[in-house]
Amino acid sequence: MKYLYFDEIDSTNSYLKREYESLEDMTLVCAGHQTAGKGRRGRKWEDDKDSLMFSILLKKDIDAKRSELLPLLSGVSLYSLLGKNHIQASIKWPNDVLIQNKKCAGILLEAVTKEKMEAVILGIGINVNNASFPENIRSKAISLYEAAGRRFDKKEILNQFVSEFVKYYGSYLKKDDLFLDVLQNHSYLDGREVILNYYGEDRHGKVLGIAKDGSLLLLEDGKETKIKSGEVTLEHNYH
Ligand code: BT5
Repeated sequence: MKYLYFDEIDSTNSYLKREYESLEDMTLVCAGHQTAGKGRRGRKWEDDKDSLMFSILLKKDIDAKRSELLPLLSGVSLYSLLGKNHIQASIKWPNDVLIQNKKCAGILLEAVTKEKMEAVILGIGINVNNASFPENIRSKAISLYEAAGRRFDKKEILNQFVSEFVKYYGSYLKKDDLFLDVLQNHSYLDGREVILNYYGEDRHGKVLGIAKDGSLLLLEDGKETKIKSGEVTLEHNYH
């Protein structure tokens, strides 16, 4: 892994999207603050000085279909590192890591595509030592500090993430998806009644699990369906 650091940048994902051609595979760019931190679908990622934000550029053996597994693989890497720090987390398909039902980390996968997919950028935001959050996310965000009652060394968290990620990504490149076992045992949505917003349409069902290709398996009107992407809300939290 090659490391770059900026005290402040618009977004580590946007930086790698701009510079991917001249940078090596497995370049990691980390920032102290993002002025335009991105979530999915135009949403914002909030940070303060206690947050950890970074993106990893992947250029080797890019397989568009399999790259959809990478946010889940990153979620499992986060889950494992948190476990090593005695924090029990769970992975919420497709791209969140939760502690006590609140989001402590978000993952944003972006692809650079010309004639074919040239690169994949995996952006990760972790609430590490944050003691408070902006009003709009206060009820749904949590930091590792809040969960564990102690502060963490952000650099150490980053190193621990990288060592988990490298392990799972190495097996992913060999098409041996080690991380899927962990995911299937620690998936937050398993067995829950959910509402899945799929391109503007609400679908209701019970989550059966996660398939080997990373899709969510949903029981809808007695029928099993495979969902590739979408936003999931728990049925009882909806109103
Ligand atoms: C995500 O999007 O969760 C992906 C977040 C990825 C952030 C990283 S930071 C490094 C890299 N560079 C970037 O510019 N981005 C990546 P999504 O599932 O769309 O969730 C966004 C929603 O989560 C927001 O609309 C808020 O409701 C909530 N949110 C925003 N900031 C949060 C935070 N710090 N903690 C918890 N929830 C937050």
